[in-house]
Amino acid sequence: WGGLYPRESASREVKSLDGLWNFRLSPLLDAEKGFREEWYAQPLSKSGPVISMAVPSSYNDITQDKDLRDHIGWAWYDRLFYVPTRWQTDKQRVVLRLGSAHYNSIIYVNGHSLTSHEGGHLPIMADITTKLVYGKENLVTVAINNTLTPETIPQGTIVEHNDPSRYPPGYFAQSYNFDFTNYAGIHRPVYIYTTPQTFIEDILITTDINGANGVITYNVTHGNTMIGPSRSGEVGCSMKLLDIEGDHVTSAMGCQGTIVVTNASLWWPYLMSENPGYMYTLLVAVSDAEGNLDLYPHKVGIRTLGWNSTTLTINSKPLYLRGCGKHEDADIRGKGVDYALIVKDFSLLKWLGANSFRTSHYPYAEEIMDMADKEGIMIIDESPAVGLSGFDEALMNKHISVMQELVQRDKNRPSVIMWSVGNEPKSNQAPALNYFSEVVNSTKAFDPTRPVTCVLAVDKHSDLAVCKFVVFFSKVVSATKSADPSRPVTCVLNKPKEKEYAASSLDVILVNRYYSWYGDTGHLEVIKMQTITEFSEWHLLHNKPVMISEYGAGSLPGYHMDPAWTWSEEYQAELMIRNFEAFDELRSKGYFVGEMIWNFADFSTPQGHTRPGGNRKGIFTRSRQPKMAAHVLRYRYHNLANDTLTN
Ligand code: E9O
Repeated sequence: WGGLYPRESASREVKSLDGLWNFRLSPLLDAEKGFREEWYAQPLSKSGPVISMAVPSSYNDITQDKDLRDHIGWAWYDRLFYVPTRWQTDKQRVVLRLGSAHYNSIIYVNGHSLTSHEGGHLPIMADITTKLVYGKENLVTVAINNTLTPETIPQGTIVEHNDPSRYPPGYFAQSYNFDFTNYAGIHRPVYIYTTPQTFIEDILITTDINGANGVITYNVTHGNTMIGPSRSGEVGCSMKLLDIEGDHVTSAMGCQGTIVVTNASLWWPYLMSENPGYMYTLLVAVSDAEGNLDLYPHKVGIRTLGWNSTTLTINSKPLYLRGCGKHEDADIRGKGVDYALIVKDFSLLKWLGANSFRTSHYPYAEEIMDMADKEGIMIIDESPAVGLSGFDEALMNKHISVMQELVQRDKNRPSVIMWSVGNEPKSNQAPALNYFSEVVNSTKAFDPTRPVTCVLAVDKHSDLAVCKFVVFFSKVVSATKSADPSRPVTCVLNKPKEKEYAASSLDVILVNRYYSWYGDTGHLEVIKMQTITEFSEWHLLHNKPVMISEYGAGSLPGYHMDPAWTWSEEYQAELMIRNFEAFDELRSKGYFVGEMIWNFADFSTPQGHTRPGGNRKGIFTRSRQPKMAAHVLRYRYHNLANDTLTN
């Protein structure tokens, strides 16, 4: 399950397999062809024509081929590589690791099927030590299928069109219940790395603060390839803690323990300290009686989190999140990791004065998470469960194991301040009650140190809304009764009462609301009132901190209209300003813990008549240039950051 990110150390070598791979699609109407013909048994170029494909990248937007852009089904990648013969002489264990591949993948080395993985946003790893050949080329093959079904997370549907008078034979289309493009491919870096035969398997780190001191609690697990399961008696661990300059702070012995850091430098978010994102390095060493020594440098940010019915805290200070929803999205590369884009996006976040973002709607690349740790940008870490419905047990179990994989990957990151189990589930269905309580409680069991949320969009339990009408109806009913006390009085309700079933399981309530965009379109004047009503009711109902996790409007850059008109830059900006008025009032009530605009940048969506060139709710264009909205937000976020009440 992911394991530690491949990092070099005095005992570990890391080799990148990124670059140009060979690539071929399976024919749309013969999905199994590659398996039947064993395309993995030899280089792909021997079983048919190939093109070059960039890794990491989505394959969809990289060529002029529409069939490649719109492909549904299997895609095949391969490349040849050498491994240094000293790895064999030194009896190194060798691991292959893909940061992610979307959605389903099967990995082969030299024709051996090694591992398969379901889910497009979390790492895949396999021990390839015994599959390698030395002194000649090795072959790695990856088969990827992007098909989404009601059983996958996220869900999708394959629509088969069987009318021969309207569609060609076998015609089908993929649909899904979210608006971003289901990009596919090897999206993140591919590495092979070595460890000694006794190796550091995993490290769990939690931190606490005691006066001026930091307390680091660690637990190192280790493995061994040669001798089999348990030799822990002979294996020893030692720790060295280095400061941000790499200077020695303190040391400890033992595979579990605590380290006290006197006068610790804490991990603070951006603009909450002169020195945000401070991280120590814990240099972990594991050695055995045979002289194997494995070293792994792990970053540690010392901070605490707290939450109650009104407040989120970091290092005991109340937090107000000012951020945005994002996507991994850019032209040409789709969802492929791109270091230039990462630097640009964090530069823009800091320019805005933002202190946080949500990894809407799936776990982001570890390279992005590393940057968040380093820059002090707080993360709401979201699972790929977007728009779920049909809450059966099989889906629940899958969802729980995705949460486990996500926690496993990101558990030590100081930037991660909350887990989000999903976005906009159809949680007005009764089975959602048990479903979310199980998923949330399991997540809490995997990690008791962080609050858990789920981003909601359906109407809340509408008792309160009904209440307002109760006054009206009680008057009409009692007037009727007094006019005729001899008969019962009723009123035929045409709608069963809506309920929201997930919120009761959450620590913090996050809600997406689009007043004057999806409802009351064009009526900017209702935003303030509706937003205040909505969010104060959520708090009243559940007695938990609440925040707005999405609000916004689409705008076409360069399209101006005053007075504001939908899709103009003015409309987007004014909609935000009206929201700010509501947020400020809600903040003064003491339970409103944050605001996140939707979206950081315009992003790609499937073609559709409500999406002109994609979702245009970005405050930056897709190429990361500011719209008027970005300047408005920048002004607000810097003011909020300076406002000591919120700091
Ligand atoms: C999820 C996000 O990924 N929330 C959506 C965003 C959007 O721009 C999407 O990009 O559409 C908003 C959901 C709003 C719910 C109200 C829907 C009313 C439909 C008529």
